[in-house]
Amino acid sequence: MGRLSKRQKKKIHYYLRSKTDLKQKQDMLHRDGTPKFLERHLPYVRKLARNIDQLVIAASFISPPLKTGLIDRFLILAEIEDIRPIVVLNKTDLLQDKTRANEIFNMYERLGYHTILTSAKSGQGLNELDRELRGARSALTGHSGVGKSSLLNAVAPDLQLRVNEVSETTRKGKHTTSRVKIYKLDESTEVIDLPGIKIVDFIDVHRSEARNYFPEFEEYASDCKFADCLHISEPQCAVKKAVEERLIHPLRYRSYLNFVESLS
Ligand SMILES: Nc1nc2c(ncn2[C@@H]2O[C@H](COP(=O)(O)OP(=O)(O)OP(=O)(O)O)[C@@H](O)[C@H]2O)c(=O)[nH]1
Ligand SMILES: [Mg+2]
Ligand SMILES: [Zn+2]
Repeated sequence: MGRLSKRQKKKIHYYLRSKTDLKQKQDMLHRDGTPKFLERHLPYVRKLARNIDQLVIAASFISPPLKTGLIDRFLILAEIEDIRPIVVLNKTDLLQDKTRANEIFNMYERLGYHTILTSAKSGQGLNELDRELRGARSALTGHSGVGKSSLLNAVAPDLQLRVNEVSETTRKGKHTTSRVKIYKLDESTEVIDLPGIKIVDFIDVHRSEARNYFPEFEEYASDCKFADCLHISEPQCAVKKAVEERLIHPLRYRSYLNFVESLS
């Protein structure tokens, strides 16, 4: 989305939270507006933003169940930071029916994001993942338990990273990787294995900027009745119509609504 200027991008700050915090955002900000817990997460932020070429956004099917909201937020982060995102949809072996996997795969591929269906167990997509990692500095991110360390182990078995089963009752991961760690796979390849992340939050992104991060809205937005339409509750909104007609994926539209909601 070339529509955001460098200046606009710079203006946008973000912070990452590894745990849900129920306190109001206000209580968590210093007087100058920076989040109080940013200090704790500065290493993530730095590693993610300044020192990498690619952000591998990992998610899994079934266990933990796929939640595209977090993928979409990481895509926004990648956009803001000018890092190449790769969407990795892991644990395809747990699916009886591959229809859903293909649907989500197509959804992201159509948006222009490189997407790989993988299984650290069956081996699907691992050669491709390996190819994408070589010659670059990447970070592996996503919810706990989706298989980030397992994928890295599969690509580079010598690393013997610790992995842990997903809780049977909650189907959540157990935050097995607890520190940011950098691995050198060869002379030109580095991969950063990150602890599981629950939420990506953004500060200073204005509600009216949110739509710029959903590139698929663009071709319809010019047909909205209002030029400044936010595609939420305005009448004669061409974006909402496109969602109803399934020209825009409803999951993406839902992500957009949640994103805008979180910015107010
Ligand atoms: N069936 C199946 N299980 C997998 C796959 N990949 C990983 N797992 C299992 O999922 C569990 C979690 O894997 P990890 O690699 O520890 O996940 P992680 O994303 O590194 O988790 P954190 O370090 O907590 O963020 C382990 O029991 C793995 O064996 C896969 O493709 N298929
Ligand atoms: Mg891990
Ligand atoms: Zn609209």
